[in-house]
Amino acid sequence: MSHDRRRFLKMGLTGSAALLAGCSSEGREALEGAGAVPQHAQVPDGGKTSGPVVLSTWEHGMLANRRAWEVLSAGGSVLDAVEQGVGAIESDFSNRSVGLGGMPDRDGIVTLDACIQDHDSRAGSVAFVSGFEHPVSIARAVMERTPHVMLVGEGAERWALENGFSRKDLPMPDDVRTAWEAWKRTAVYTPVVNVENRLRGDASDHDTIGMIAMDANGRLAGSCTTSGMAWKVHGRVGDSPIIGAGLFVDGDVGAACATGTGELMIRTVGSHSVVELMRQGVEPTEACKQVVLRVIRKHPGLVGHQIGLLALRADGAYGAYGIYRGFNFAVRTKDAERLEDAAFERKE
Ligand code: SD4
Repeated sequence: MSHDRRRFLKMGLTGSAALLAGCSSEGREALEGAGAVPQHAQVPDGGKTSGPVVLSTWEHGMLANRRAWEVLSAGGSVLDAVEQGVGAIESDFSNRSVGLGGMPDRDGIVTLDACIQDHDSRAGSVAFVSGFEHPVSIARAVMERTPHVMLVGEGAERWALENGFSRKDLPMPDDVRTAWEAWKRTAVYTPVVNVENRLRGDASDHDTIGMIAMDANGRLAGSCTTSGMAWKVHGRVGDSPIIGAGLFVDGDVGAACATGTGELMIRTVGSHSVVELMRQGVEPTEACKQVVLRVIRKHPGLVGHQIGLLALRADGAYGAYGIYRGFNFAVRTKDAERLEDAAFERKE
């Protein structure tokens, strides 16, 4: 499928966001076909909007946002919305970076990380789990049915089975097997900016999905789910299930989520840092930028590792920032449904 970027409209306000009306994923085509994506979207007030607002990382966020919006429109809670929104992407087994269709670790095993957090900072998380379609739903169940925040590995899987989740095992898809066999010949880990888990060389595969949302009453929630970095060491856990790193929600202040090289986010507790900066009065995009600059400063010589941060303040203002150009995110409000390009530090 050809890459069909249309045009960018530079925004001069919060975060100097550029609007992207057009991309090449199948989901995006479906949305365009349904008339959901305006050809030349406008942000009337520079990324500030009253609720509801739903934000998700990458182009697959368009479909996730649509599902979340349906939940909110039907009277569901914002927690339901962020669970089911990213759950729609977990169920897409052609996605190579989220859910059971994701890229495996170096041993050929797909292991999943996910978390969820609500307005009141309650949180649930699972990491290093295999064979379940909806790790984000297990994370929510951990939050709601245990006194704990995080379960990992075999214990998390056993708990999920005991609590009504059933196993789903998928055979390794041919394209993934081919890529894995090829990688094993050299076994060199070289993440490619923005597209670590891409196989096909087009824009149809992206990375972790993080979603942060606010309902019409101003209640916030967030979720994050991923198969993590392709070819990771068996047992590796990234930032996505780590509350504060891949996701942080504080109903008094706002929410943030992250995508990209998880180790960089864990070291800087990136999402929490963004929320704390907003607490001190820093604008959402500037808060994301300051964390990106901190990551760069702490890692001299950092090349080729992308991180993208997405922030939503409790008044509906939002922003995003990446190390490199190319991090985009999906926005859904009552007036708009679109992709925006995040501001960035480095062109390449
Ligand atoms: C991880 N943050 O496991 C995830 C991967 C990702 O873009 O987001 N890639 O480190």
